[in-house]
Parts: sequence; C-alpha cells; structure tokens
Amino acid sequence: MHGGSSSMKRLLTWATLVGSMSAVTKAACPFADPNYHLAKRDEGASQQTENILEEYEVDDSNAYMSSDVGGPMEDQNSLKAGYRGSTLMEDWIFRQKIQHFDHERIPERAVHARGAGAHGTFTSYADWSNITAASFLGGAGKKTPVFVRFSTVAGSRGSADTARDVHGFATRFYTDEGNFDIVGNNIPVFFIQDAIRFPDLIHSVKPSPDNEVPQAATAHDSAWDFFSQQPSTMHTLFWAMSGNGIPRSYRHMDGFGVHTFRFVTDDGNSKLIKWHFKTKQGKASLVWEEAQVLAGKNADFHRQDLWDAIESGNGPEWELSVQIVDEEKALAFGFDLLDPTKIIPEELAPLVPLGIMKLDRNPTNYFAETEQVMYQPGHIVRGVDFTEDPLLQGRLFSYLDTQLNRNQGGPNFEQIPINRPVSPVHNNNRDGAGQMFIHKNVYPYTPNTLNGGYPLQANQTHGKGFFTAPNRIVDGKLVRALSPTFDDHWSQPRLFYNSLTRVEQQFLINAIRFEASHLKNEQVKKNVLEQINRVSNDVAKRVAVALGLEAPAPDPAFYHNNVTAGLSIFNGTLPTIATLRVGVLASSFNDGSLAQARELKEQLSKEGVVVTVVGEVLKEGVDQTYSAADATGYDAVVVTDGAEGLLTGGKNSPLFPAGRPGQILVDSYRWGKPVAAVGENAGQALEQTVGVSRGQGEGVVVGEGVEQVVKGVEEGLRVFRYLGRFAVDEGAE
Ligand code: HDE
Repeated sequence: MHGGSSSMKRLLTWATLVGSMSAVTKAACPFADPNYHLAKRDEGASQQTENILEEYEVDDSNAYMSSDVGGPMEDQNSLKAGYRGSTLMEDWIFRQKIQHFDHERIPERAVHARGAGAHGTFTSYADWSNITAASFLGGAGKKTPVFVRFSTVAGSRGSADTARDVHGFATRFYTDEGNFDIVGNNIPVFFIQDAIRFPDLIHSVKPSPDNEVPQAATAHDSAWDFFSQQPSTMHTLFWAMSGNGIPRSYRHMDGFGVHTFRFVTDDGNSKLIKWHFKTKQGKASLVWEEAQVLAGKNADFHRQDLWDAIESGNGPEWELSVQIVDEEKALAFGFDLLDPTKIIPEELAPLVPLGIMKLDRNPTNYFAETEQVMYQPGHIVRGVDFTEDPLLQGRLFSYLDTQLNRNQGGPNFEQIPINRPVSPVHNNNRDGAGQMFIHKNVYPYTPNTLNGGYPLQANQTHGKGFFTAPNRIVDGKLVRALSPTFDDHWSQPRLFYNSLTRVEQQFLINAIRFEASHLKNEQVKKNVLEQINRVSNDVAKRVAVALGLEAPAPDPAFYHNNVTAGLSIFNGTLPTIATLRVGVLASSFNDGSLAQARELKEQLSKEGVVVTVVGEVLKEGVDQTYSAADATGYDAVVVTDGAEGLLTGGKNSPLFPAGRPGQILVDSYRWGKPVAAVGENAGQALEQTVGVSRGQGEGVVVGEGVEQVVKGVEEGLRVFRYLGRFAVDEGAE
C-alpha cells in the first residue's frame, strides 16, 4: 500500500512552497487589461485567419467534369453492349469512378476517431524569449496559424458526440520554424503512467470483442475491471465522471498538455512546464440524462455547435498558459512531475498567460483537413523539449507509427496540405509512395561536398536549429518497472473531489452509480468499491448503497481535506452568453404570441444569443416545429403569452408527440436550465408545468413584459444551470 498519510503530509507543505516559486512564474502578463480579449474579439470578427490551404482548394464552378487525368467527360451511364447489354471492361470512366470510391476510406483513428476541427490564429502576448526560444512566442502580437481538432476517445467515427469520455484537444501551430503540436486532452491527467499499458487500457474500454457492444461507453465490466485493478486510473476516472466528461460544447472546455514538458531558452536554460488552454467562454457541462438524450436526438451536437459558433462570427478563444517549475523541483511537491496522473495545483505554480488562440474558420473539406490531420507529440520546435515521462516517451513512437498506418504505409503524409509546414522543408528524405516534391539536389546525403554541403545541419548555435535541453541528465540501471515516486494514486482524486461543489460531487457519484450499476460481475463491483474507498469512504458508501452492497471500512490513512482552485465547473457564472441557445415556445396560430416571439428574438440576439421560435407548424416567424424540438436544443426556454394553451388544454395534437411543449419545459427544468414566461397566464402555466409555486422557482422567470423576461433569461444563461434543483443524498458530507 502506498500514498496514505505520508502523501498527505507532502500535500500539506504546499502553502510553504508557494512562497518559493521561481521569479519567472511571477512575470506580469503584458496584456493584463481585462478588456484585452474583448478588443481582440472585435478585431478578430472582421479579420478571419488566412487560408494557408487555399492553393490546394478545387473550385468546380463553371467547369466541365473531367477524368482524374484532366480530360472532359460524362460519368452518369456506364458503357454497355447495347441498351440491355452488360458493361464493358473497356469502360475506363466506370472503372476510374468505382475504383476511387472503393478506396475512399482510410482507417479511422484507433482512438479519438470521432472529432471536429477548425482553423484559427494564436497571438503571443509578448516576447517570451526569457523563458523559451520558441519562435511563435517570440514577440508581442506575433501571429501563428493553428488547426485544432477536438474529439472523444472511445467511440468510433460515427458515434455520438455526447458520450461520456475524456475529450481530445489537439492543436497544431504552423510556426515559422516548423509545425508544433500540443496533442492534449480536456482533462489534465491520464489513466496510466507507462505507455506500454495503453493497449490494455483501450482494449478494456472499447466494445466487447465478441458482439462489439457497447459503443462509446465505459459502463461495462471490462472497463471497470481494468480501472479497479489499475488504481492509477482513479484520478482521470474521477474527472471523467464529473462534468468534464460531458462538456456543453468543445468551446466550453479547457485543454491540457497533460505531461510535463520543458521550455528551453536560446542559451540552453530550461524549466519544467505544463500547458493549459483556458477557455474564454467559461467552463460548462451538460447533465448526464441530457447527454444521453442528445446521443439519440442529435449525435452531431458538438461538431454542429463548433461549426455554428464560427459561422456566426463567435469563434471560440482560449488563453494559452503555462505553469513553470524549476528543474530541481521535479520531486519537491510530494509527487513526481514525470507522473502524468498528477496535476500541479495552481497554488504551487500559477498560470502564466502567454497568448490567445482564436478559432475563426471552418474547414472546407472534412476529410482533407479534419480526417487527414496527423498530429504527433513528436512535432516539436526549438525552445520546447520533452521530459522523461514514460507515457510521453511511448507516445513519441505511437503517433508516428499510427500515421504510417493511416496513410496506408506511405511515409509522405507530412506532405498532405493540412500537414505541411508553412516553413520550407529541406532534408535528405526521398521517394516513397505519393512523393509530392521534385528534389533538385542529386546528392541527397550528408556529409557531401558535391552539393556544397547543403542542406546544412542546424543546431543550437547555427541555423536556429532544434536542440535538446543541455541540462537533461538521464542515467540509472536498466529496470522494467515504474518509479516508486509514481505510487500514490489516491490523494489527487481526493483533492479533485474535495474541490468540487456539493452538487457536482453528487453528479460524480451518480455517474459512478450509473456505470457501476451496469456491471454484471459481483467481484468487479467489490473491487471498484475498494479503490473508491481509498479516495473517500463517503463516496464508496454512497455508491455502495445504489449497488445494494456494503462499503469497505474507512481507511483514514488515505484521507485529507486539501482543496485547490480552478477545478469546479459550476462555481461561477459564464463570461459570455453569445452563441447560447434559447427556445421560444409560441403558437403558430396566435398572432400576439408570434409578435412577442419576434420581440424576444430581437432583444436576445443583441447579446449574440441564438433564438429558435417554436410553433405547431412552420410559417413566417416560426423557425421550428414542436415535433422536431426538444429541451436538448436549448440552454433556456421562454413561453410566450398566448402559447400557454399548449401546456394545458392543447397537450394532444396530431402536429406533435403528446405533451411535447410541456415536456420541453419539464426537461429543461429538470436539467437545471433557466425557464421563463411572459405574462400572467403563461407564467401560471409554466409554474404549474414544472411544479413550482408562485414566484418560488430558482431560475424560473415570470415577467410582465418582454424586457423584464429578457433580463432574467440573460442572467439565467450566465448562471447556466440552477444546481439547487438537483437532489443531494441525505446526510451527504
Ligand atoms: Fe493519444 N493517440 N495516446 N493520448 N491522442 C492517438 O494517434 C496514444 C494520450 C490524444 O485529433 C492516436 O493520430 C498512446 C494522452 C489526442 O488526431 C494514437 C498513449 C493524451 C489524439 C495514440 C496515448 C492523448 C490522440 C490515434 C499512451 C493527452 C487525437 C490516432 C502513451 C495528452 C489526435 C492518432 C487527433 C490520438 C496513442 C495517450 C491525446 C494511437 C500510445 C496522455 C488528442 O497514436
């Protein structure tokens, strides 16, 4: 048994360590003005990221169809021996079309198969050459194009966006000194500590090998069997069972590099760093039932959201920050910075904001860009370096290998437009399937004299070349084992749990209850309780009740009461409500209701809120029918004066499933969303439908006029979810 009270003591020393942070971490952000980001947003709206792929785009307008080799032709009928005859072998048009179709697919990603991407720009706040030689961080206002792909991990390419999962957050910077990828996640820690265990993790999480069930879900025996036998999973598991596993959108989540990396200056000084992308939209998550319903109602929920936000000029932004720690402090905090199952609490190493990333252009072609983008943690630039984290080290092999597989074995995948750097490529790599370049140098070897020695070797002092941090010292006897400094698996999941609000803790417990109640094997259930009990006896007891089992006895050696900042999703309000969605329930057959809906839409749109007017049938002023609408589509719902009959008298209609208008309100209320009504009659119908007494419902807005309701709805959207509506276990600690 490891961890326990010694790790508790180590955690308690944080306060003293905060005082001894390196001077660099305290460097003031030159753009500390809180309005900086808003100013940038306005500027950005009119100035989209330059399209670095434009030269590869194909525009078919005003063109005749041609063959793959450029000859004009028609391709709607195959060539036959007579009208009723069979197709001829000679028909090259048929063969070319069908043959290309047969080869359209490449293997989907082994993990992170389901995703969506977007282009944007990273802008550095300052010249950061005091901490890194990375050129994209080399000047205030310096701009670098980026392509970001968000994803879920376990599901296949056609799976639903809202499956509970860790979410990928992979960013490519097309820097002027080569491509740099941060292939990160929305959760700052990972399940395992050594890459060699990755196939085991993924085999346990993926659908069963016999019937391929269940898709994109961990609520099954093999996943929890692995989790409970491999306690390093506990921390990430707790994050995934919280709202972080079911974000409201890709835009409402943070991103993390997970591993500790290094910053290296031109003169070779290095520091340990952790990457953070902090969302400027604010963190927000769905609630579980809503996520489940969405999986059926709109499997594309997240990719549609990202696309729509960008199309409407509200492209999302993240602040790129780093935590910086002196090299010799790698073991100073009571855990090992090489251990990817640990966060560095912000109290120990504050975030230093380096720049802002804005996504503002959707891909032109999903396959060419989002499907073919091939990230690698090994895509690194001068000024950044790896650490010895054994998970990271293994990834450096895996991503190159997997890209070779996805490119059908061909080594030239870096030449595909989305993967090409914007800086020139000069080396002695040659040939291979799909070679796109015509190399003029006929002496492709080094050293050579016949080509004047070109291309030259670039290193720390010549040609601004990549170099490994000179301070890296690695030695030791060969061991096939993990470091004992990686042994504490329980104190940080507890730190995470302690740092959540009471209702968030309940959500997390309910998520474990949901997953564990799908388990068939009694021993696996008991093993799960054993592990959870090392994090918290309270959680173990509350999960055990739902499983009809006894929790193990408390083990106080493991427990501590530390908390840290920045982990809760629900303890603040959202900084912007632009792009959030409001459903206005109207009646297509009531002119007063439609006029009010129009006014609500006009008012709310001013803040960038997206309003959908719902009616029985489509007509001028009605955007959607009740038959196609439901609560998953909206972050808040308003009932117009004149539509109350749909909640009371007119619940049954051939135009929509029985009770649909009321159900939209009931579900919205149950999922914590603000609900509102204009006028006395609609207000009464609303309160009756959701079951609150007059004026008593938190986040239930009833106003005399549109203006008052708009104010209340906007405030409600900022709160996002009213947690007081959710039940918490009796006697919860
Ligand atoms: Fe990945 N991971 N991973 N992973 N990963 C892949 O590479 C792998 C890990 C992450 O949008 C694959 O291109 C191993 C951690 C993202 O295209 C594959 C290990 C983190 C993406 C692979 C890990 C990630 C991937 C599959 C254990 C967060 C999607 C297709 C050492 C820091 C990138 C591909 C995109 C994708 C291997 C663990 C993030 C198989 C062996 C930790 C965001 O190479």
